[in-house]
Amino acid sequence: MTIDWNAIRSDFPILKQEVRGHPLIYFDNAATSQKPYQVIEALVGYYERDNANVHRGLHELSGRATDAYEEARRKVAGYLGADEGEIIFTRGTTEGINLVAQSWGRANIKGGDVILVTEMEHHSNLVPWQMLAQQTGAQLWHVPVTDGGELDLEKLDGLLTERVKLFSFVHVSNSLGTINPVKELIAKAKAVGALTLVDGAQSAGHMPVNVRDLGCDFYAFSGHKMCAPTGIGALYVKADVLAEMQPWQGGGEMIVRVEFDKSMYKEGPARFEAGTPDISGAIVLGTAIDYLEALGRDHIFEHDTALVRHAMERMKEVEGVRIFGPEENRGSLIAFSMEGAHPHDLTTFANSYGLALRGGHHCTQPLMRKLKVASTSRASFYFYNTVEEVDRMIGILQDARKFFSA
Ligand code: C6P
Repeated sequence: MTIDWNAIRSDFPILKQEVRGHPLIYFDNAATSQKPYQVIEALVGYYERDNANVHRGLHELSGRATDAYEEARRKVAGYLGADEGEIIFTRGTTEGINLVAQSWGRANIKGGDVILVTEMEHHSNLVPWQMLAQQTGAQLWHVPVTDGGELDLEKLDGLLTERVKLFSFVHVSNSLGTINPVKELIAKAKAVGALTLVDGAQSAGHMPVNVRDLGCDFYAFSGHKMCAPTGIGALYVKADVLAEMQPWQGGGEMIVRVEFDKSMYKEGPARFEAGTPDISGAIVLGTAIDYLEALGRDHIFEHDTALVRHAMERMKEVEGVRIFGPEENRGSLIAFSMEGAHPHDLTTFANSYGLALRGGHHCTQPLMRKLKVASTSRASFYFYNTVEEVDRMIGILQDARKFFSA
């Protein structure tokens, strides 16, 4: 199947604008992706026709909303190769990881146990474990990153002992672009009896992911990085692990029976979805999944990889640019710095040409310390970005180089 990626751009109304007198180049997709009109219209259509609360009403609209919400759960399950009973709707990756820490973690981690993470984690996969370690007396260890921006697998074997109860790591680093060897990491964790959590924030929308094939126990992702709105995401929890987990939040909808001094909880995902969920968000996450599946995640991955390779090559032409992370085997983002230009100034300069980059520590402060920088600039791509846009970025970076070295 040949995809006309340029034609796909017309699905994204936001891309048709000019910023500061220049056509917008949106290269901040790792922060959040843009939304195709199919998703926008599905959201409007839901509020125009079907809006009601779910699982509560016996009226027509409530039935429709409930059916669409549960259909969306089936879509997420299909997308990840899981069963619908293994999918909990969350606000996003951050909430998914906090859910695991406070539900599974509080019940299964005790003083002296080890929670293992890596040096390239986003704060979302670090701070919840620090909190859990403080609550339980467990220790938090991390696998170091090599100078080449990959996990130091030689050090991993020494760290992955039977004291480790959970190994939680990022699939694709949002600051280095590194694609971690998740299957190998999961197999090693299993060998010492540890459970595994994969932070899928930067992988779910960019490459085929099958949780059964990976063998992980938890996989968390955010809808907004894969064409859905902000405020919705999902957490996969392997069925036998989920069956043992206790609720982390209490309220409506997660109960079977409530008395003044105790309650009985529902089984399955409902146990973890207290209160009115983001119904419209979940439904149009399903629409975004339909959209991505029609393109094919393998095709998206191929497109993004070609773009990132082209950008890496061309960025080498710009004097004073340092690229962080590995040369090969990367996701669709490039973090970099330019000699003589603070990343925030460079990002502001780019903005004056309509180029949206991100400048900052990207919520990976420990990694920034390892790289010995306070922040970087970052260009992150998605399937609606083009080679022409990358070439225009190179021109802007060349101008920036002249400007900042003058
Ligand atoms: N990274 C970025 O610009 P939430 O905020 O819950 O949707 O996702 C958190 C998160 C977790 N893990 C990784 C690897 C991530 O990249 C992110 C979000 C954005 O890089 C915002 S800091």
